[in-house]
Amino acid sequence: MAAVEVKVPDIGDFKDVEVIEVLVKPGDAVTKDQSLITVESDKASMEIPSSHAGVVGLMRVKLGDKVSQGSPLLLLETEAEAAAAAAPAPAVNEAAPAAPAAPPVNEAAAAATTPAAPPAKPLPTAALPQLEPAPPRAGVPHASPAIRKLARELGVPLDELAGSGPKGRIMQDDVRAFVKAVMAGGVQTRAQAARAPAGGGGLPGLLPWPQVDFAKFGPIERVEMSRIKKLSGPNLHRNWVTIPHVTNHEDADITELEAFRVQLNNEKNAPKLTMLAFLIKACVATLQKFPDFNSSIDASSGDAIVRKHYWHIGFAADTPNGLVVPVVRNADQKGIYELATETAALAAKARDGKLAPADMQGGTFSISSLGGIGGTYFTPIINAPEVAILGVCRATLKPVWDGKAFVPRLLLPLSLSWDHRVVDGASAARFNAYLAALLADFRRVLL
Ligand code: CAO
Repeated sequence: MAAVEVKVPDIGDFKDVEVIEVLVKPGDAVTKDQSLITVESDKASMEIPSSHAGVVGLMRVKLGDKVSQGSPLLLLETEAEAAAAAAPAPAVNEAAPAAPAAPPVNEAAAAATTPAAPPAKPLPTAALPQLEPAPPRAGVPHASPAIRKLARELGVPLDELAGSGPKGRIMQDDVRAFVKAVMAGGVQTRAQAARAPAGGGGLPGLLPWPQVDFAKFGPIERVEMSRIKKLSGPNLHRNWVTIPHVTNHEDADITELEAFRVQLNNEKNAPKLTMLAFLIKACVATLQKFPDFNSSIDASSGDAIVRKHYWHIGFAADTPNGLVVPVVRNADQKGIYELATETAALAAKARDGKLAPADMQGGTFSISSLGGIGGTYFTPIINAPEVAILGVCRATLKPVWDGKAFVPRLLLPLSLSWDHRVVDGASAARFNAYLAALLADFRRVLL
């Protein structure tokens, strides 16, 4: 046996490139030309092959290191003869394409083909909280050549996956989980969704999606959907089609609460107290009173609900690239100022496209507030595997009869969408009434 130091071969213009994947570890047997590490430059990523066959000894690189031609990678225990006869390391010229390996996806069709079957298992790209809003390069999935190859072999569209690796990198487990989810029927690729209507598919009994040559009727342009829209679309679609949604509306009298909020904002310089922060606090208190709304269907059996004894509240944030749902963790343990500061920081991060996948995971209930924009009521789509979501619109002054006269009161329109498999209309009405009572007299939150 002899020890050979394997170095980075001639990699063309790549200099000081980051090691983004280490594919072997000490003790691994490798063959000649087997990939050892993956490096990535601004433009492309590439795998560095082994110059010899042997067993990996000491590693000389780790994730995040910068390497150039000649940088030592690792020590390899090789057969002495083989080492003696070793040829110089081959040059690498096969840079992985920066473009997605998956075939281009047709226009994301909205046709429904998801069977309204038993509750789907949590999916890899599943609910909105798992979205990855900041791809490193616009439109290009962040994955190593090895992962791209695997995805190509399995027919997995990488641009439909949210990576669980560092910086949202798509890992082997993400690809595997996606395949499992497709096999289980819990998720469709966009290509499948687009094909289904053309083939007459879709939900049983439904007509195929209209295939129209719009250009026949006037000028058109085709605008690629943002990555967030591409990821969230199939999730929203699944949630809308598979969850029996009902939405209950309610008006909360927030006259006193708004006066209190304005008064506090006038007293203190910072941070600004937002209605969203008060809503989160009131929702947590309501969820504690009605624990079924803070639950999920047990996806493994479908015949039980999992009540969560933590209160992580997601809130919809509108960003230039689309909708994301950052999650405030342990909202029950936070005060109004802390909630206001945290939601403002998360919303800013969302707008800058800097939310990490972890910022959007683990939610137990969501709030979608359009209050700053307008509207009266709407029907928010439940963010699976959660079972309810509160939509909030713009508060307006309205005349309310107090028994003697009409008096001006500030009414906040609330719209609670809930999963009829888990809760029923009476509980939803009670939930809303309780929430409205808390907002009408916020001291009740303390009770
Ligand atoms: N009624 C009346 N006014 C309201 C209000 C309400 N319910 N909620 C907020 N406002 C007012 C605030 O008083 C504030 O006014 P000033 O600037 O004069 O103080 C303004 O609207 C902005 O409010 P804010 O700073 O508290 O922010 P916000 O809570 O309204 O918004 C966020 C934060 C992240 C929820 C928002 O930026 C956002 O992204 N909303 C969109 C969510 C969405 O897209 N939902 C749809 C999902 S389904 O597709």
